Amino acid sequence: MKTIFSPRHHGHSGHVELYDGQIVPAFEKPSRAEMIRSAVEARDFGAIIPPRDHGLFPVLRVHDADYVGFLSSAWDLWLAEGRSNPALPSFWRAPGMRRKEPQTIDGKLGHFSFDAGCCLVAGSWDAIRSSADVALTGVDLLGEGEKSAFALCRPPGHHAHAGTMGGYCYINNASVAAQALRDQGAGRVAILDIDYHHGNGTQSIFYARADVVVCNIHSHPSHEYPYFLGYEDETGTGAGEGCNANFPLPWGTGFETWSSALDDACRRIEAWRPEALVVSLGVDTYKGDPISRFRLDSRNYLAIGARIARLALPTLFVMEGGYAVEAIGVNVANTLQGFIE
Ligand code: Q9C
Ligand code: ZN
Repeated sequence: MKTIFSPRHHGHSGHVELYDGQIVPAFEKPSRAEMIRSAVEARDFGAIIPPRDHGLFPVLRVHDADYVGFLSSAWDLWLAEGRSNPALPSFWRAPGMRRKEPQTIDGKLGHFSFDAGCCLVAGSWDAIRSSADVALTGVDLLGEGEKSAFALCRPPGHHAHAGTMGGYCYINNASVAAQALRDQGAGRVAILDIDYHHGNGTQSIFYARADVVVCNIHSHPSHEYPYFLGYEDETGTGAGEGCNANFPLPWGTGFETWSSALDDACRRIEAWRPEALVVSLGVDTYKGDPISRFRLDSRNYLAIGARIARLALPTLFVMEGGYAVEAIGVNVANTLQGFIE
């Protein structure tokens, strides 16, 4: 299995987030990707290659043009206000307020976000674009006949909606990849999101569609971020009715309960008969994760990879969350190894 990795992720660094009421260095930091890259390199799964440039067209198949325009210009607008510190939103609309895009950067930051988890610095946009190219290059590899590929995306993507950033996510890399697979001829694509947090952006992007089916295993939104989406009764709408499946689990969930949800999710995916699979791979389900509350061990990821392999589908793994930096490499590499063996 080849890995796609871009050193341009380093541009997105030195940023902050609002956490427990305080501004702190973001948990989503460059060392995450570097730890994963070295672990994958050490296991010799296959070549580690840079992404190819795909331009913004495949991104605009999923994201709104005004939002992509905002992402590409936000840092310059921030600088033009005479600021050079990291840009963080702090104003949002309440239901009932106007949906017009404000003309100033502070208004735009609120308009295009849903939390203070998405900071922008000088190199963020370059890293964000490159992360989407990593996922799209993974799609290319599947098109060239590879059975699987690992898109080592950073920043992650699954919280980003068509027109909204949040939860460390700007471009929804997994959704962009799923759409690209459709555009390259796959009749139906499944997305399996195993990050600790519900993939609200991915669910929302495909919620009314039957051609991209979405399964999410995550910490229950009644207690956990993103709080406002991810319940079991969210099953899709219109043509997409029955094409979204959520498996919310309580804080403290260990592998026995988690893996039985994975089994249920895999059976749902089999029933949909997709032609390709995108796995939103978060390893923040790990017991040592600093911001999460599941209890998976490092060896459990071997079994997870093996279960996903039994779906016997062309599979693109897309990196999402995981913040226990000292274990993130082992946990990701174990998942891929379990899949390959
Ligand atoms: N106490 C990803 O894993 N902070 N994003 C929640 C709750 C936001 C996680 C804090 C976590 C976002 C891609
Ligand atoms: Zn997560």
